[in-house]
Order: sequence, then structure tokens, then C-alpha cells
Amino acid sequence: MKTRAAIAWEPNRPLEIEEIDLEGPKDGEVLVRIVTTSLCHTDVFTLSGDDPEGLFPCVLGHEGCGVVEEVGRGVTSVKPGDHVIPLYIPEDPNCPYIKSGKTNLCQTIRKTQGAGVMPDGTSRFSYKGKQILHYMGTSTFSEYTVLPEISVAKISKEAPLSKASVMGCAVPTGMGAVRNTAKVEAGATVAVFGLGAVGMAVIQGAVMSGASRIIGIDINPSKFLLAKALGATECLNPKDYDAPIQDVLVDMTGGGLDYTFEAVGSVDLMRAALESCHKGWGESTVIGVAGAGQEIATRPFQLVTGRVWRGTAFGGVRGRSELPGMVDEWMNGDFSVDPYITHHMNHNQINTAFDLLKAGKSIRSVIHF
Ligand code: NAD
Ligand code: AHE
Ligand code: ZN
Repeated sequence: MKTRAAIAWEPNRPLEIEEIDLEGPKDGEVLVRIVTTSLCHTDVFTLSGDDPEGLFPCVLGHEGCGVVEEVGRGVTSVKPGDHVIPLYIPEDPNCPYIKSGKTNLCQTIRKTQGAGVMPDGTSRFSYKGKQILHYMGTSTFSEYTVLPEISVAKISKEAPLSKASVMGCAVPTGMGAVRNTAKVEAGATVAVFGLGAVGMAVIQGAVMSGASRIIGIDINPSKFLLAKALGATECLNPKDYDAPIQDVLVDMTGGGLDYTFEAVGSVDLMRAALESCHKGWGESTVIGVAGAGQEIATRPFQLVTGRVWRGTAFGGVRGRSELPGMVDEWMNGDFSVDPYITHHMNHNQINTAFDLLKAGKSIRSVIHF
């Protein structure tokens, strides 16, 4: 079949919308019509050429939602008409990582997914006979995409697909980082570096966990209004201080935060976030994705004296078994996704979504097919 897709031909080149060929689902695969997709900073990161796993040409996009149109042989858990969210971290109940109960990082198809192909080693996308690669196993910047059955989460039909794309990455990542990875408890103090959609979801998760103090940090003060509306008790711009931001935070909290989160992708901020933690117990969670070759550093004494450094992917959420419940929480009114969505646009305007995110002028742009 044909599908209109935004092609990333090479790093740093604007995406081009083309009608390309899409092979139907093979055994164990599903064809999904994407209704909306939104743009996450990780798509920007990969297009920038900084992602060691960035392969071109490809169809980017990993934050989306849609409707199952067709299933391949052997697929039993979803059927045509089901509403689904594509998962860049699948959930295979037979994967030893999933069976461990200790992680959401299913490895069943990680190798082929990282190589931009389906589990059988081939791509379903092509253009004029030339292979176009998948991205993060999802490729949601196409009106139709093919995914392994283990890479879709079936969600309630009550959830509006005009907004549900943000449940494909930003919201579960930020909220999950607080609830599953850091396990923030009521009364705790929290700081989040980076007030994009992921950082905003950290704030929302911290509020839901009953945090007593939530400090938002960003060099773009236009983000502070929304951060405070979501529940940040204070916002800081590191540019307003001469001292390193970790010293400022340790001073203003009487020794440091209980929990900090880095949601930017800067190794310097990852260090600052760790060093803003309270001696003896403070825990810092890395969410941001840093470019190829970059490394984190701190004095080991920071860890010797009781601070803990963690990381999280997709907020530790197991996509098939836990994401549908998070969508239900949204439907029950426990939280809203509306604050994250600053722009709606059509597929042809996808490069505008990139420009807005890079300029710090959007939280999430939702792209409609
Ligand atoms: P975003 O671009 O919307 O937000 C990033 C924010 O960081 C912006 O508000 C920006 O002004 C701020 N910022 C930039 N430099 C800063 C600095 N020096 N100090 C303070 N703030 C600064 O991005 P997003 O979509 O919210 O994603 C945030 C990060 O999380 C990215 O690195 C993304 O790749 C990563 N991410 C990781 C996961 C995961 O599973 N681990 C999931 C989603 C996104
Ligand atoms: N490919 C990069 C790493 C990118 C990365 O860390 N991705 C996160 C999700 S970001 C979503 O916006 C993730 O899930 N990581 C776990 C995994 O297995 O990829 C690199 O550095 O090679
Ligand atoms: Zn993402």
C-alpha cells in the first residue's frame, strides 16, 4: 500500500513528505493508522545527527496514537478497530528482562529495532525501490506504520486520539520517572532541570505523589508560567545567579533536595542535578538523552556520601501492562494532557513543529493526519 510519510533523508535536512510504499504486516505484526503524533526532543536529537543509533533515510516519530487496521498471522491481542499507542519499548511477557520484574527494558527486539528494521531484519517502508528505515520501532511520522504486536498498547476508546499521542512518550516518561524510578514519597522535595513536556510531566507526577516543594529550573523563563500552573512551587533561571546552580539549590533547601531530575540532555546539568541532592539520601534521575561521545562526571565523594544516581527510559513504564492504566487515570480526571499541547497542526507543517520545539516556543505540537 501507499502511505504519506515525512522522510528524514539525512541529518539536519528538513523532513520531506512523500507518498512511499508500505508492505503489509507480516506474522506477528500489526498495521496501524496513525491519527496523531507529537514531536519529542528525541526526534530533534536524532535528526541533529548526535544519536549514535541515528540511521538514515528513515521515518522518525515515536510519540503517537492510532487505530489498528490489519493484523498479521498469529496476532491475538489486538484486532482491527482497536485504539493503540505505539511503544518504543515493547513488552514481551517472555523476555527475561520483563520476567525479572525489575525493569521495563524489554530486549526481545532491541537489536533489530536499533538497526531500523523489523524483527525479521527487513524494513516495511520503501521509496522508488530504495529501503527507508524504521525509527525506534514506531515511525509515527507516517499516516500508516507497521509494528510488532509486542510494540502496541491497547487503550480505552474513550481517550481522544486527537490528544492521546502525548501518552506515547512525554507524559508517561516524566510521571513514571517520579512514581516508578525515583518513587518520590509524600512530603519530599523535588527539583527538575528542563521544563519541556518531560519536565512538566515530572512536576505533574511530583504533585500527584504529594511532594512538598517542587523547584523548576530552565534558562527559558517563558516556561515558568505553565510549570507553576502544574504545581511547581518555585522556578529558577540559572542565568540569574553567579554561583553554580547546585550551590544555589543546596543553599535554598538547607542541604539539598530529596529528589532531582534532569530532563534536558546536558551532561553538565546531570552533574548539577546530582550535586543538588541532599547528602546521605538525595537521589537524582537522568531522563535527558545526551549526544554521542558525551559522558557524565562527578567526584565519587558525591556518591560515597550517600547521593544516588539513576536513569530511566519511558519512566520505567511497562507499555502493554501499565500504559493503558495511565490512560485510564487521564480519563478519570486524575490529570489532564491539555497543558502539554501548545500547538495543533497538519502533517505538512511538521518542519514547523521542529522549529518551534528547537526555539523553545512549544511544549508539544500535535500533528494530525
Ligand atoms: P524540550 O526541548 O521540550 O525541553 C527541554 C527544556 O530544557 C527546554 O525548556 C529548554 O529551555 C531547557 N534547557 C535547555 N538548556 C538548559 C539549561 N542549560 N538549563 C536549564 N534548562 C535548559 O525537550 P523534551 O521533549 O521535554 O525532552 C527533554 C529531554 O528528555 C530530551 O533530552 C529528550 O531526548 C529526553 N527524553 C528522554 C526520555 C527517556 O525515556 N529517558 C523520554 C523522552 C524524552
Ligand atoms: N539511541 C540513543 C539513546 C536514545 C535513548 O536513550 N532513548 C530512550 C528513549 S528517549 C524517548 O524520547 C530509551 O528508551 N532508551 C532505551 C533504549 O533501549 O534505547 C543512544 O545513545 O544510542
Ligand atoms: Zn520521546
